[in-house]
Amino acid sequence: MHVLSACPNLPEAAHTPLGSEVYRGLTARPKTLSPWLFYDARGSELFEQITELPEYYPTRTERSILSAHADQIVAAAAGCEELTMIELGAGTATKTGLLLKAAVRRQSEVTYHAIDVSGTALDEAKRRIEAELEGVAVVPRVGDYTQGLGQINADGQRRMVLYIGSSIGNFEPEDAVQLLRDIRKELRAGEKLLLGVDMVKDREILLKAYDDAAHVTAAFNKNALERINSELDADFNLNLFRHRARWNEECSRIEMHLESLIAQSVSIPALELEVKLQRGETIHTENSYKFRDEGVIGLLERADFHLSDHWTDEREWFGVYLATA
Ligand code: AVI
Repeated sequence: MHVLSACPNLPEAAHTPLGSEVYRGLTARPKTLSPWLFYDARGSELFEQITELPEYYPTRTERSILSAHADQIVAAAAGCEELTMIELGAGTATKTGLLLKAAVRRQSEVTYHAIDVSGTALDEAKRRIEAELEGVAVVPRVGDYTQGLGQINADGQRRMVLYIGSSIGNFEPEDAVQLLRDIRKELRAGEKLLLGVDMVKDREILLKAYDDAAHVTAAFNKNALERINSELDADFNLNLFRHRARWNEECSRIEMHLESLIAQSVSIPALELEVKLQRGETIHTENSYKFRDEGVIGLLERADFHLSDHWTDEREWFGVYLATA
């Protein structure tokens, strides 16, 4: 998150993380907004709905891989040691139970450190997992991804960091490598990373997953504008924007945009900013990179991990990669 600090004349709101990002993105050419803006309470709820849409295959495909191979994954990660699991961006941890169940079959007691920015999501995860899985202790940790990973004491056990859900695809390639390097730095040699990644596939399937018939993804995309309206007093008229999903073949990514249906001017009083949009101009709100095997291996190697094993589904739509530090 980049906060504008070198512009003392900007209003106070431009120095907050949200204001700074909106100011930067909407004065840039082309206009952009960072995908973290989606995730206020409403956006997180919409994302949960997306994961259950018929067109949005990633969540259920990853779940099917974890369900089919949980014992193998845990055995490969543990070797002859016992595991402590740490999940980055755990949310309500709906898929993680599959791995935890496999872990308690091996070692009877497992500690699971769940890291997320949402304390309520973590409370729900703790309540549900501890009620369903005897032998699992959930330690909720509210905060940003990698910070403090190294301080998580595993009592001599081997730590396995879970970064599932294909969130790595929402980072630009260089930022993805940096994130993996940050994780790697916190691990001792031999410790593990489990990475969930969405694979390149037929363009039509990808486009439908990001432009569903029920328009939930459209509402999720427009929620970024709704958030700017409510938190920065802006006057975006959501009906004057259209959700667009595009496949960018060259960069191997789905792009989400908000397209202005008319020439218009939007005012953001808290930032003392008037934003002019041409008819057809877009605000680029998200990239979701799709990978091939060699791309994932390249990312891992650049971050000083090596690939230990990998699992996929019948159609090879999603990949779960086990890497060793
Ligand atoms: C969170 N992330 C992995 C989702 C994705 O598929 O890139 C976010 C999302 N955007 C639109 N639909 C889902």
